[in-house]
Amino acid sequence: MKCVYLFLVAGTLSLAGLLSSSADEPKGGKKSEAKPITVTMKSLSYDPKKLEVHVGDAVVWTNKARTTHTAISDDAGKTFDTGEIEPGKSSKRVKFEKEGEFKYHCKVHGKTMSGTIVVKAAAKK
Ligand SMILES: [Cu+2]
Repeated sequence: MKCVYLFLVAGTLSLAGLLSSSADEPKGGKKSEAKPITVTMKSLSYDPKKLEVHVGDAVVWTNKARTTHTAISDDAGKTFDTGEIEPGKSSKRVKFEKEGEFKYHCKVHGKTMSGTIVVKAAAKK
């Protein structure tokens, strides 16, 4: 007599495993550019008055005073010129690509309101 084979059909539990795909996706995607460094404009001064950054860094000037200010490089704006920044506003990003010491002042208030950006070699990674 032949043996009867019982085929036990075992329901395969397809475990739709919790795909814990260690979500490494960057939020918001894209390598965000480095955050700009802020110089605050006060009534007649810049804070910090002397700012040290590295090549490739960007700086923005934020006007926390009650009057309009600007930040223009002492070389007649060849290096940068933020243009007028109204109270409560910020300048566009000014990126520094060269090492050096860049003095600047306020077009409205002249050299009484002045500052310096010191640009150092790019930071080592
Ligand atoms: Cu000013």
